[in-house]
Amino acid sequence: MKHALLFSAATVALSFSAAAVATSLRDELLAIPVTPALGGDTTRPIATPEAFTFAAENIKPMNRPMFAFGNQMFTAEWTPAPGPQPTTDGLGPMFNRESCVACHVQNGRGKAPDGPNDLMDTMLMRWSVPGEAEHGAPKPVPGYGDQLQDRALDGLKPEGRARVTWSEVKGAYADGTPYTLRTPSFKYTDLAYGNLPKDIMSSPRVANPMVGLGLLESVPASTLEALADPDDKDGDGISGRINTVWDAPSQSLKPGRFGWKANVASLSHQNAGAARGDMGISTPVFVADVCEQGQAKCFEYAKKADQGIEMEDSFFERLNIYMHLLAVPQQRGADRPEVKRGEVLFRGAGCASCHMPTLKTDDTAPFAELKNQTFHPFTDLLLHDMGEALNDNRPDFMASGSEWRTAPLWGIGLTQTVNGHTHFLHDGRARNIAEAILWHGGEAEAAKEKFRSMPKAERDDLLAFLNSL
Ligand code: HEC
Ligand code: HEC
Ligand SMILES: [Ca+2]
Ligand SMILES: [Ca+2]
Ligand SMILES: [Ca+2]
Repeated sequence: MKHALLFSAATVALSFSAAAVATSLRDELLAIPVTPALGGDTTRPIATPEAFTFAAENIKPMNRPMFAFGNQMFTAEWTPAPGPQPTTDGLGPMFNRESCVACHVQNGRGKAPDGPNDLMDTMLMRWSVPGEAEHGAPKPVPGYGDQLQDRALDGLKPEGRARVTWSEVKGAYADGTPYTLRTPSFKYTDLAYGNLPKDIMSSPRVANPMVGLGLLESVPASTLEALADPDDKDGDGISGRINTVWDAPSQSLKPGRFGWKANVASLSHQNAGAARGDMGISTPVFVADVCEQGQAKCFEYAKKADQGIEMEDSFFERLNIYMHLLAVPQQRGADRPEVKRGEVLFRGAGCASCHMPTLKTDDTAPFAELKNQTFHPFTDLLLHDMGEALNDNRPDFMASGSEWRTAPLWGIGLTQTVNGHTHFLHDGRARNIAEAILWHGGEAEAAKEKFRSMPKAERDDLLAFLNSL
């Protein structure tokens, strides 16, 4: 109720200023020209395989050593406790990988396995059953929790394995050029803690790239409220919604910004959640290892290794600083004619309705480096219904199965350089940017159709633009 009141107050304030300048925040942001400084003053002109790993151009000298230390936290390979390095021991008992960077390779994105015999090395499977847990969170699967841990300490059985098989779907551009898309299906094997319930819901997700996250966290909530149009009042067929999620560090409900379904509100929550869920590392936010009911040996291992919080306060703080202050790589080739034409086509096809080219922070940002920035992430951080083909049938807080956060597009053209592949979308099904667009449906169906109907020369221009980001 309190929330609703605040919201309408913000709306009134907005329509007031809107009347004065005869424009909405959306129109105002869309009118700002995109410059190569995609990350505002944090931007760096780098296009090497390390492009996602540099400190923000404008980093304050006092944050440099903190950033460097945070980088060590992100790249450290954690070992079982007690280990040779007491600062980085405490892995598991259950886990997915031994380090953050194992999934976020070179701070970039993950990739789905090629086939059923390949491990999920840079992605994970979220699980739940119908219903809601506390604060509207997904309801954990009895015996397995809300995530499949496919690795565990020696002598302890991992929860199981997810095995992917791909099937092909044929389609064609309007000009007759055929294409093939591939769609994953997952089977679970080696389940060590009992049968899975019949009504299990799963959401396969690859690791996201790590650039510009501090800026995204610093976008005022009022901006998201102004961009959201849950009932499509303006009638353009696009109805972005805010996901409202539980934020453990602040013990409050907040607009979600991170994860493929905007299922996390703050970097601090995300980093602590990753440490605990993906690596079995406790932090000041989530102070204990997770073992599910029925995983007796897991509890035994956790107790044996318990030395209190595994990533201690000051180290966790440095990891957070690192995650906030990574540089965004500069756009390349902005003056090339095909890139310029591509940006016009991007806007003309309606891509910018969701992939908002420009956002701003104000002076409430938590770091000086992130204050009052104008930057170009190509996301509105909102949830959009992407249609049946991308439906994972697993709600996540307020996101339905078919709703996903508009994926930021900055850095997308460096994926090949940084990660050696060009696989996209939440489950890595798209093998290149064109396939990612062709999977768009639901609210994005009209934009997808515009792309599918473009002559090849225009499709190439659009792709040249995206590859310049
Ligand atoms: C097992 C692979 C894996 C490991 C290990 C891992 N992550 Fe992730 N990370 C992911 C996946 C998958 C997502 C998307 C999650 C979602 O959509 O719910 C993600 C998302 C994130 C995000 C949000 C990015 C965005 O654009 O919204 C951040 C920040 C992050 N991880 C930080 C970390 C940190 C810090 C660590 C180490 C403490 C870590 N991750 C370890 C797989 C991993
Ligand atoms: C209705 C909102 C909407 C519109 C319109 C839209 N997109 Fe998207 N886009 C999304 C969402 C949401 C995702 C993430 C979907 C997923 O991972 O399943 C996404 C993902 C992508 C990706 C993959 C990004 C990644 O990190 O994996 C690309 C590339 C992309 N969009 C390009 C475009 C282009 C080009 C257009 C215009 C032709 C467009 N989109 C129109 C919402 C939209
Ligand atoms: Ca542990
Ligand atoms: Ca689990
Ligand atoms: Ca609308």
